[in-house]
Amino acid sequence: MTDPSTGRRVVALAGNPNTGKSSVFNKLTGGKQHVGNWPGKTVERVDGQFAHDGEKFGLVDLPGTYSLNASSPEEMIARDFLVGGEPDGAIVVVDAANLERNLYLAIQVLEIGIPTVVAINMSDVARSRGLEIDADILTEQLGVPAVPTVARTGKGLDELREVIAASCARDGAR
Ligand SMILES: Nc1nc2c(ncn2[C@@H]2O[C@H](COP(=O)(O)OP(=O)(O)O)[C@@H](O)[C@H]2O)c(=O)[nH]1
Ligand SMILES: [Mg+2]
Repeated sequence: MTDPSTGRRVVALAGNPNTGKSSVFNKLTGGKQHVGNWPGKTVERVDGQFAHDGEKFGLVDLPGTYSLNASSPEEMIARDFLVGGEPDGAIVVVDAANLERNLYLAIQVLEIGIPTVVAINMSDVARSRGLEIDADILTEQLGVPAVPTVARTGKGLDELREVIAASCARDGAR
């Protein structure tokens, strides 16, 4: 679906707390954001936009969540938004230094079936601990693109923008 008020494709940004979601959001949107609340909730909703190849996309920074099992208000908001038909695609930000735990959410989001890209963030932290995440192998195993990023410095963010835009662009595969 498309944002009815702007006609733009909408990308949801999901991830566990403290994986660098807001840093990814700020780098992709250039820091321009609209902050409000989710309807009827005290949980903050942050909206922004980014452009690729002349097409503008809406980006929604979802509340940090460990799963879509909906046991907390934050998880319910993330789940309801992701399955509700509004997003045309999703970026799942995972912490490369805690990959296994983070992939739990990533796989739940993949199962929704919307175009998804995994940002392997904190790849600098992982590397400093001697962990080298092979993005090609992860891409192959998950069946969706996985892009290594360091959101704090912006490394990998251009590639992430390209890959998510290609995955859910208006003239894309869908
Ligand atoms: N070293 C490193 N720090 C990061 C990276 N991305 C984000 N951070 C830092 O991690 C902390 C949490 O980031 P934030 O974007 O607020 O995470 P969020 O809770 O998922 O929105 C902040 O101090 C960021 O500056 C990264 O790729 N590498
Ligand atoms: Mg945040």
